Amino acid sequence: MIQIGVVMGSNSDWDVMQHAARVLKDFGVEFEARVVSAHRTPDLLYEYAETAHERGLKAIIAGAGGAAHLPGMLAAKTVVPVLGVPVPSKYLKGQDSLYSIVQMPKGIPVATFAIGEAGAANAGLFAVSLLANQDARLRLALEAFREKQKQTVLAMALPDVE
Ligand code: RP5
Repeated sequence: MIQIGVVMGSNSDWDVMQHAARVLKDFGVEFEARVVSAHRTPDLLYEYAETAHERGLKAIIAGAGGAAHLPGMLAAKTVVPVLGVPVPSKYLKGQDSLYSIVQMPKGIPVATFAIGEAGAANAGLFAVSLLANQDARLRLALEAFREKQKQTVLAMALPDVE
């Protein structure tokens, strides 16, 4: 059963958003990836958000660039948690996307992640954490992921100074 939705405003966002999908796939979480544009397909956005809960989605990871209203508008139409990923934009490098997503007025929250690849990957990990509250397999997998990451850092060597 699909548990997580990964949506983005354009297929041009996929380079970034695939990092969320990659994490979900690696953890064995079923997800769907869709293009849903807030301003170009507003009716689809409404339908997606309004059916999210009944379709069993536990969270929606939403990425967009520029005037990035997709995460906020999804959150306006569903109580399923929305995790927003600011996608780097051409002129303002994603600072516009970040501010658009993070500065939600009080009452409709969007959990906002870092601009770009790190934000997408972390949104994927955060979605796994949400599911892990009710899923022991995922909790153990997350702990193993953290342990492996820790060992990688502990094994890091630095070059000698000449
Ligand atoms: C936003 O506009 C999308 O999320 C994308 O980041 C940006 C550019 O879209 P395209 O012109 O590449 O379709 O809606």
